[in-house]
Amino acid sequence: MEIRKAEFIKSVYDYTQAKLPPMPEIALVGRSNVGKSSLINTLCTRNALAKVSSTPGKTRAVNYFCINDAFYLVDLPGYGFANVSKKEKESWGQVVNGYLEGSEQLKHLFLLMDIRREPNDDDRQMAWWAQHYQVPCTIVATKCDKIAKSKRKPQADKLSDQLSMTFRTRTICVSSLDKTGKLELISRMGEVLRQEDLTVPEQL
Ligand SMILES: Nc1nc2c(ncn2[C@@H]2O[C@H](COP(=O)(O)OP(=O)(O)OP(=O)(O)O)[C@@H](O)[C@H]2O)c(=O)[nH]1
Ligand SMILES: [Mg+2]
Repeated sequence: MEIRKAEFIKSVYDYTQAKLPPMPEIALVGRSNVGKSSLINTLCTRNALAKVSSTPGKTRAVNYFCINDAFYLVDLPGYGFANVSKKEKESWGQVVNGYLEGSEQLKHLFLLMDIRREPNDDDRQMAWWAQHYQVPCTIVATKCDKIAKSKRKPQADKLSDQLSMTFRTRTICVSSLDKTGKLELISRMGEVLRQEDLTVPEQL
């Protein structure tokens, strides 16, 4: 697959209000600052399609990008940023949990993890939700430019183990700085959209 066209469509706080023409959706989720927006720009070869911020937690909405007039990439709000009130945390949970539970077009989840960090409770909660709602998932280890090439694969495999996924997931290492993994991730999108990967999550 190639990404020939990418457009920002809309930003909503409640996905049920998006009211978009139905097309398959691939969602990206991960800790705040993990590099979700940068990755969208890298995949689409655009500098500022998605806003990259130096202040973590800026993207609190659900952002829809339409790719090749054929599917949506959905940038879900990041979790785990500091200085957040309990109320805000709950509202994040409602947005993300609600989307994973209810979106009829969601085909696949890219769960982003910084390759240098251990999964925390929020990451495990995400992995649990993905399994609970039977959303097939790929673990995307971000910012891999930060560690030596030889250490990337073992580190990414470790992340995957630490998330205790009960169904088989692929792990892909990416860097928005040097474009590592860009083609592999785009080809993964093609696969999941063609539904070649018929991984059926096991019931918990
Ligand atoms: N070294 C390195 N830095 C990166 C990479 N991707 C993103 N960053 C940096 O990480 C910071 C956060 O990037 P964003 O893309 O805004 O992260 P996000 O996950 O969208 O963050 P929120 O929307 O706030 O949740 C920025 O300062 C980026 O420049 C990468 O591949 N390598
Ligand atoms: Mg963002």
